[in-house]
Amino acid sequence: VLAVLSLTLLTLLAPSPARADNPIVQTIYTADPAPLVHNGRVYLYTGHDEDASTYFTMKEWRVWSSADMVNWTDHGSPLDLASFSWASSNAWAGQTVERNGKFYWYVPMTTRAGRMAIGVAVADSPTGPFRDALGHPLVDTNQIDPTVFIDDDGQAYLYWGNPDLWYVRLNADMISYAGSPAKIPLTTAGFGTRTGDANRPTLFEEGPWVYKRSGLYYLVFAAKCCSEFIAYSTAPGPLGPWTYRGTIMPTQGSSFTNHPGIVDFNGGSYFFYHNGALPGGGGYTRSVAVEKFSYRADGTIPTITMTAA
Ligand code: FUB
Repeated sequence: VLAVLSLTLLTLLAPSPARADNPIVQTIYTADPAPLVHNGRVYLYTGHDEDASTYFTMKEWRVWSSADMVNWTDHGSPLDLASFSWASSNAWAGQTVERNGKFYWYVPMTTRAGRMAIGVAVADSPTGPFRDALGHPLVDTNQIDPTVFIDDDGQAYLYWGNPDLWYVRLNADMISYAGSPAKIPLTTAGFGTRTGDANRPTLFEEGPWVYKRSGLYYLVFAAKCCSEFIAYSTAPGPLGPWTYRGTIMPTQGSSFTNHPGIVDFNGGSYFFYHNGALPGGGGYTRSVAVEKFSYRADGTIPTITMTAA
């Protein structure tokens, strides 16, 4: 009995391992996680699912932050559709990056003309307030889901798209670009093989997330709507050539979409995604979540399982 008591006491007194309580946000429905590491904190930019009964009711973006990946601070909504005079609806998946002390948040929206376009908002702090940097879309190809990446040489790239995969080289001001938006070739070698849809031969669907680690470029994406899974490709450069590397997260929980974001923080690697794990959760009532993982020695990413779905 004494031995059992001591073991129980030891277990109770031992510090619990740093792990997130999933879903990260349990007070509202959140979607499309985009983490940013800055000054010892992880800032998490999300969308907000506001109505289970209709197709994507999303009017604002929200910010959360944490110093330990366990306790999260709610920073409210420092950016919404009303921040963009040219927007009408659909505050969908974006990403924020820091450059020279300013924070640039790239977000897709439906314009008043009914097209999907990408705007850029700017702030002096990762929690805002953010304001429309341009007063008009940054790019307008009628496609969604921007991801932004600054290479070691200072060149910044914006990627986005569904059904295509677009990119443009951003200028150093981060709110204008050089040249014209161009498409990354969607080859089956680069992005896997989709069967059953002659118009979409590869697995790439949407939600690209581009980053570089140990000299290797990663393009993680949501694959094959509409029971999306998360897959990835790698390349020796920011524009390819891409090689398909397989699945990271095979499911989407009770949502029909999933959406990736990956960062390294405090010596660990973290994979953010969304599902429908909260009560009442589903395709239009999603929740962001996170899993810690380790890259294999060759830089490949293991299969990651949702802790709650
Ligand atoms: O949240 C709206 C859309 O659903 C996003 O833009 C896509 O990535 C998918 O998650």
